[in-house]
Amino acid sequence: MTEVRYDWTKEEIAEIYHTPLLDLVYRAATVHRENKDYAEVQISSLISIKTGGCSEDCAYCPQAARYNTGVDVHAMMPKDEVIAAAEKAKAGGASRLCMGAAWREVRDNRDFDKVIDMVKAVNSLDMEVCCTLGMLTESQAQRLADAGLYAYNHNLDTSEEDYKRIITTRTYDDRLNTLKNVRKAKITVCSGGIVGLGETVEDRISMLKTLSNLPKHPESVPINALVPIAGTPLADQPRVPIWDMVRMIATARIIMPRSIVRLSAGRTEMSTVEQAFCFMAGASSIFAGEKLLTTPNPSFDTDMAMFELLGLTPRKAFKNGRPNEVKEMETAG
Ligand code: SAM
Ligand code: DTB
Ligand code: SF4
Repeated sequence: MTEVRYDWTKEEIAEIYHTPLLDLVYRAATVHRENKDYAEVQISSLISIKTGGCSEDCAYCPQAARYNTGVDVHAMMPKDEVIAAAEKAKAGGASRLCMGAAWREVRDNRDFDKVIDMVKAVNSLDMEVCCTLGMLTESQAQRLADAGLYAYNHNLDTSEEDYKRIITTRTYDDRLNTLKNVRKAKITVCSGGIVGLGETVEDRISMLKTLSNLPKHPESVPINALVPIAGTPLADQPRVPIWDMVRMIATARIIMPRSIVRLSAGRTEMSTVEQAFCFMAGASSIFAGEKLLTTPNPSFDTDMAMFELLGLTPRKAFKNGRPNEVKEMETAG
């Protein structure tokens, strides 16, 4: 197994990122095989439990209230609908369910009580439960942990230097502080970013440095391709070249060898061959099910056909232990 390092420099990461493509993929595939079951891919499914009307100004987001994106605003989804969606996802092969809310931060109110109930209910279906609800305090993170939350998603999205161009209503430090609160509560961390926001390659490298220099690497690192949304400031961004996704995934795999690297948003625009390249480069997870939060995604059936074709197997839930007993990164598979 590869030694896990937390002191990667920008120069080292840039050197990896700029390696000739086939050498880069070969190296990433080698690291992948040395550290993980390379044919095993986690299937995670998303549900938007509270949609739209968000007060933040994230320039990519269909759910920000200030942009006219045509997203229907929905109040909190009832628990029985969440359970039905979770059961459907489980039947489709998902071992993880991620519940997303278009909130700036969690507030200690009735809606949070409802989320806590949902976490307990999904946990009892024997699925890994994840939430992405915006900023969290230490005590809110602890409440989620006590309810059995397995993972918390909170993306850095871009570099610290580029952050103000994308979001002005919160800071990079706010983001890092929530990640700290999640860690303190012993919930696993899911944090990554978006490619195609108009960021420079240096921004991508800087974001990867921040992620790989955290006291522990995030257990999951989602790499999203921007889904350009009409009405947002980034509506006219060109589609991300597939090779940029491959380079990001491969570099993340090499510098965070034991983490799950997720080929996240943007798969509807990718062919099976392009996705196969991403798996070769070390991707070990996808979001599956017809919808991400508000935008389309390949169906479970389409993905199952791809798994069959490529010889991939879905990762089982709790491979590294139950919530609160997750094996240390150094030994995790
Ligand atoms: N409101 C919470 C937050 O911002 O943390 C949780 C939900 S938010 C929609 C979760 C993540 O979805 C964002 O951090 C961003 O990385 C991703 N995302 C949102 N819109 C996207 C888009 N158009 N394309 C790609 N990724 C997107
Ligand atoms: C992540 O990294 N990507 C997901 C999940 N974590 C929450 C969200 C992608 C959202 C894409 C736009 C939408 O469907 O609204
Ligand atoms: Fe709100 Fe999250 Fe969208 Fe930003 S990314 S506008 S915080 S839902």
